[in-house]
Amino acid sequence: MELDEVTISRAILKTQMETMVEYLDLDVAVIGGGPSGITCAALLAEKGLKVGLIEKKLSIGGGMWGGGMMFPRIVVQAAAKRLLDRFGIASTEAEPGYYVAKSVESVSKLTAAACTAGAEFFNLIAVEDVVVKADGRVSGLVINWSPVEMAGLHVDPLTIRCRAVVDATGHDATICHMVAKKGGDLPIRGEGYMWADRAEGNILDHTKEVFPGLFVCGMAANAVGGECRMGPIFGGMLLSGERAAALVAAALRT
Ligand code: 48F
Repeated sequence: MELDEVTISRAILKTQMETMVEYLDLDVAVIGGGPSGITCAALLAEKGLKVGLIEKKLSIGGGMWGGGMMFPRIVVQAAAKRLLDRFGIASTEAEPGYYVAKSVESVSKLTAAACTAGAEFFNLIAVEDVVVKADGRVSGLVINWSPVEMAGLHVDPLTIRCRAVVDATGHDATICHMVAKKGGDLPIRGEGYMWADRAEGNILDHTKEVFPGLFVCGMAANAVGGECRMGPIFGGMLLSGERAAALVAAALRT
């Protein structure tokens, strides 16, 4: 069989366009493909929900790829070790209670689990606004290609509809800021200094529905809640993604 370039192009365009049309309406949109977002997407998809993860960068993984100061290792405390095991991520106990995993393996296995569970990934797309109508809920997202944003082009975006949104955008808590900027009742306290024990200990309290239809997890949860940062310990990110998935699933069941 002689390979035909146009057939290759048609295969890509047709399948991706069909997927994009199918995902104009979804159960949960997770914004941000860092560790908390991928964990959340994987666990929601495992529950049978239609989940789309939107990531503005080319690669999925957020801050997890970089490990600590570009040493591609992450640390996970004992309380979250079960999540490394759940996703088949190998780890060694470096010191009592401190488990070390490879950052590349961690991102890859979380992502593989999310794909296997049926979550759909949309990379190179940035969320630039939210939809809030008369019921006061976040019920959709305004999206555009990130290269459009990067090039400063004046190109109108498109819109998707969803039953719930998860802000997993990390330190910037981008989606929460969008809601607050437009007058939504969503107080943002801002991220505190580095204090790993406190930040990891409190992250689950900050992982919640912060505005009708909008949940926050990962570092974005701490940034909204006025909580500290923690550096390259990632147990809180995994646990927060898991908590957000449970909260969203419970909310969508009612
Ligand atoms: O920052 P990030 O990895 O978020 P996280 O899951 O994990 C935080 C840790 O990596 C680390 C830490 C804890 O150990 O302090 O920083 O909370 O990933 C956030 C992702 O969201 C994407 C961004 O490119 C990154 O990959 N993102 C941010 N804004 C948008 C977005 C947006 N408007 N649209 C789409 N993606």
